[in-house]
Amino acid sequence: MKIGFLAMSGIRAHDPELLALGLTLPGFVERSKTIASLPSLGLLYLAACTPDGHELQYFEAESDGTEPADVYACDLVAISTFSAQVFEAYAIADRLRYRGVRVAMGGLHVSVEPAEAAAHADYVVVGEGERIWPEVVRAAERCELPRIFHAGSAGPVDVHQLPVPRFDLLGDRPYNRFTVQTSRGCPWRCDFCASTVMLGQRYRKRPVADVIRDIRAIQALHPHAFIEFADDNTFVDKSWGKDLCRQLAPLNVKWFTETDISVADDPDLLNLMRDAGCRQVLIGLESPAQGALQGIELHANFKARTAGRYLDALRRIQSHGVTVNGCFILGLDGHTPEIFEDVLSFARDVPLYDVQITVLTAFPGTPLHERLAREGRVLAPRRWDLCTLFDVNYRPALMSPQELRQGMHWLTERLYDDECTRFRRKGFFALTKERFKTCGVRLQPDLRSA
Ligand code: B12
Repeated sequence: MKIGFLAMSGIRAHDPELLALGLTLPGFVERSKTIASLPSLGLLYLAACTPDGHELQYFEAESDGTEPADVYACDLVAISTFSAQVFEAYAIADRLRYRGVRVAMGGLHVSVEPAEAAAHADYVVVGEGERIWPEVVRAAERCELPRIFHAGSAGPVDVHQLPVPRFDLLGDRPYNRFTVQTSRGCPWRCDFCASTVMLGQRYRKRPVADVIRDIRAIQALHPHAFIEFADDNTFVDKSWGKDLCRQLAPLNVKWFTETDISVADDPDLLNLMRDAGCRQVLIGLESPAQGALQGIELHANFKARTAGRYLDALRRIQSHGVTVNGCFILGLDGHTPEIFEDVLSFARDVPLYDVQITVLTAFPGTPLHERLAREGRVLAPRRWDLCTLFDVNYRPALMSPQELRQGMHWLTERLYDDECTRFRRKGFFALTKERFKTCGVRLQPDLRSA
């Protein structure tokens, strides 16, 4: 068969005022442009797990939800879904099936809404795809009746056995970053999180040697590739993390990852990260102070327990030459309209090299969604296209939806304007220079343009 792997690219947001601001604000547009062209790692894994004897091709659907014409030449098309683009994905699937192409859908969204997806796809997969995918391919080959596959029925995916994703299928499209996973999942359980936890597996680390193997495979195709680790929380295990950094260092690669604030407690790890090419860590701070974070992390109240140390911890990380992208969620139940000024002051106080602000978003399948739905606070139920992290689709506890929208606009304008961006970045370099002067380490020159 000819099998197509169709990824949806681009960034989604509907709020017109925010979009208008986004178009003119450098800090915001910069990050969107950088990440908007990441390839779909999930589909590249599926391609690597496809039984021999098939012709494989990777496609990208455009941000306007249109699919390339060539995809209609396939016998089977695998589509990966997030909530925000799932209606576009369903529309593409409908068009493909109308023209006789079989469609398989998987990913974070359909893993929690398989029945909804079954109205648009021949085969729907719940969970991690690697082990079940060969069964889906066989079902398509035999033109079996549409059905829902549960990944667990093929046995759990063992992250010690993952193949090299088929990066070669990406051809010479101009991706500015490539993704690799060092781990899957996160030991914490934040009530809003709609990431790997949706796929039903625990937190697992990959063998460091396999991660290095995957990066080398990318470097063989793109010698200067920048790597984005598509992890939920990379440095949970500090000793494994140090091993990872030691083995990354000789590759001469620059990378970005997501982790939690606890990296700040281990200066040796921070030194190793910097020397191994870490350019930025993205950390979900969620709120600048403890109050609104009470109970957000459901296992051990991790976020509320650590928030008191945020300022110090963030300064420590940045003083090691690793920039932080601090992420805040606006509209948590403990947030009043004062939160917007609080986030602005906090970001300047640290100062944070990069900042990401999003509105609280009730993704399907999350404890947050269950709670807001139960309390009748979801404004437009099942409008998954509003799950963009930028569109307000719930009634906040201590302000109106309109106050949240306006606050988001107010903060966007101030956080990402030229003056504030310059101030935050200058502050980072001052902090780093100070430390490097006292400990005699030279800041790598290329970080100046990170
Ligand atoms: C890389 C990334 C992107 C890339 C995606 C590139 C692409 N074309 O796929 C880009 C930058 C484009 C992106 C965009 C967006 N993203 Co994003 N992104 C991520 C990130 C960092 C990593 C995802 C990843 O690579 N995972 C690793 C792979 C291996 O896992 P996977 O994709 O889930 O695939 C496995 C299974 O799901 C399954 N599977 C997947 N697809 C299929 C298909 C078939 C047929 C089968 C059988 C199985 C299968 O098998 C795979 C292997 O096990 C995650 C956060 C994180 N830490 O995970 C957020 C994340 C996925 N993004 C998120 C969001 C909200 C967005 C945006 C809406 C943001 C915005 N406002 O625009 C847009 C979505 C627009 C769009 N284009 O779809 C949310 C999604 C939540 C949800 N449940 O929908 C996440 C979880 C982050 C978060 N804050 O919550 N993102």
